[in-house]
Amino acid sequence: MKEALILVDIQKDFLPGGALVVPEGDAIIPVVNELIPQFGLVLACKDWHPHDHGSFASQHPGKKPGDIIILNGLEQILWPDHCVMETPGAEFAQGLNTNGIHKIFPKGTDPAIDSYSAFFDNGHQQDTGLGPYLKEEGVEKVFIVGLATDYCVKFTALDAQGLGFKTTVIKQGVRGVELNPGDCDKAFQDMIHAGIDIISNR
Ligand code: VGL
Ligand code: ZN
Repeated sequence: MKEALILVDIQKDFLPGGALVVPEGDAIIPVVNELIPQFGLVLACKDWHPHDHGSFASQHPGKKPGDIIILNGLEQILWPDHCVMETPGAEFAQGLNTNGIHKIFPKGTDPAIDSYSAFFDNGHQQDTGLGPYLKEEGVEKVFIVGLATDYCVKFTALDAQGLGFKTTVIKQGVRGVELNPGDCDKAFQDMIHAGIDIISNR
């Protein structure tokens, strides 16, 4: 069965010192670097927002990060400005072996809608091209690592499984934001419920 490894949002802004810190986010880097050479196909998505993205609290007077609004009909958690395209915070994390990455899929580029999944925006309207690419390559099984467990990793895994790829999340290669205690546990439960395999490491 042809396999691919998908790296989700392993970017500077999600690591300690960044704009939207995922606690211990940097701990996944050595794990991911060990995994990359084990796969014949390695793909990455990047959170890649315009400076005025609608998920940024800064775009909504009187609102602060963590507040929830309705953005074009969809519930949206507001975040600090992060991963603005072409800025240092949107670059891959320092130390990540980017040589092994075959293709990068940007997401979250439309200011009017967020995109947690590497496959589709949150309204499931626009396709990033990752799904068609995997199908064209004959991939049947995907392994997912990256940030953050309770947002982009979870929605990427759910869409992958929904598209028919046998999907596995590698626990040692993910970390979560955990805005509320228990969010990561709940994310793992949601993924297991959808039929996604969770393994410690490979
Ligand atoms: C993410 C919040 C906002 C993520 C991206 O990569 O999980 N979370 N943008
Ligand atoms: Zn984002």
